[in-house]
Amino acid sequence: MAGAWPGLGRAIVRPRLRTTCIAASLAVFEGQFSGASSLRVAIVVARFNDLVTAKLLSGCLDCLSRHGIDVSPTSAQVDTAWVPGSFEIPLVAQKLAASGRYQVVITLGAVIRGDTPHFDVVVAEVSKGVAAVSRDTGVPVIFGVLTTDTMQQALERAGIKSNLGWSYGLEAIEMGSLMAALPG
Ligand code: INI
Repeated sequence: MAGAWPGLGRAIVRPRLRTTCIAASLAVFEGQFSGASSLRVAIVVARFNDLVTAKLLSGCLDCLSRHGIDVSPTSAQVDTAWVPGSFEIPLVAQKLAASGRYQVVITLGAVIRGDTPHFDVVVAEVSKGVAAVSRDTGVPVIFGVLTTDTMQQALERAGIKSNLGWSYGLEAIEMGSLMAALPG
């Protein structure tokens, strides 16, 4: 199919990300994954289901570290705040985002469906809350809250098959870089 849509294929599979001015009136803005060594990152992580969230955190820190960010305990670049559960994530993310200290906030949680509607309440609040924090503060907030039917599904996404924490770290680097590249 790549032959049928050569232009589309080139647009999707790019050798590297860049900001390019194609014509006087058309700019393309994209985040970069290099040069992240000065990015300041806040991570908000829920203790609820910490069997899962601790794994997400470890995958996330591994990604940040491999992209040149100091994640050591004495790091001045990465701060981590633990909250009781995913429901509390937006409030703390809001405070950190509004502090002006961070270019990006990452939220990590795991909401696993039980026998009651509680799952839906927590998922609705954390998802809407995180989106609102991002819009209200102008600081990108990565939504790293797993929502699954079972613990098995959550664990598969936190290291058994892949670790989405790593992806959330990458998305944070991309968004931090993209926001810095945008005008205004
Ligand atoms: N918090 C989670 O992060 N994941 C869950 O699966 C969950 N469930 O299922 O109840 C959960 N509940 C706690 C909630 O986030 C708050 O911490 C609690 O209600 C106190 O406000």
